[in-house]
Amino acid sequence: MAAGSILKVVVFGALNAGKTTFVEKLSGQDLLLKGDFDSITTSFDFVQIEQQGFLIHLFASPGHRRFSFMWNTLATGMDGAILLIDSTVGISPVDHELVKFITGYNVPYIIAANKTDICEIKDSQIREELSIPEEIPVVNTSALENQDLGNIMGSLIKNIEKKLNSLGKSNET
Ligand SMILES: Nc1nc2c(ncn2[C@@H]2O[C@H](COP(=O)(O)OP(=O)(O)OP(=O)(O)O)[C@@H](O)[C@H]2O)c(=O)[nH]1
Ligand SMILES: [Mg+2]
Repeated sequence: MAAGSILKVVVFGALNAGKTTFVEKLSGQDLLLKGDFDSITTSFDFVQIEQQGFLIHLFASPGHRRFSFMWNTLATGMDGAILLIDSTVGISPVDHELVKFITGYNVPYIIAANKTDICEIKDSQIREELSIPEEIPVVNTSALENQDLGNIMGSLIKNIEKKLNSLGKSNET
């Protein structure tokens, strides 16, 4: 894998699951275009981070239904995805929809049940309810407390790298 290869990673999840918080805490950067209406994400914006020899373009998607038309655009060309579940709400219909949506893009993804500082959903329950195969990691996190965010990104990158290597791709562009 060439140093400096760019990966596009998108964080998906229901309204208020903590996608913007995840991206900001992980990167230590502020998303510029957030907060138009009660802090819900309504626009395209991303941060750049460097990890494991990659330059990662990390996007937070909007969770509000009214802005879900942006999901396809965000997903176009993505190398991997993170699905955040709001543990305070539980596994929602949007999570079911997003698993199907992400799976349709045939990229590595990871599921993180967020807000573990308030409550937790068992990994086994998530796997069972959403029919998640063994090779997809399911973890708990608190984006607010920056709990394991680097590790979550790290294991996603590893799986992306594995896939690119198996395809003989270097992902230069
Ligand atoms: N307790 C707790 N609160 C969190 C955590 N992550 C995010 N929040 C809070 O949840 C609320 C929504 O967070 P956002 O990061 O804006 O959620 P989002 O998924 O980007 O929301 P949309 O863009 O509107 O879909 C904010 O009040 C955050 O502070 C967490 O790990 N723990
Ligand atoms: Mg947001």
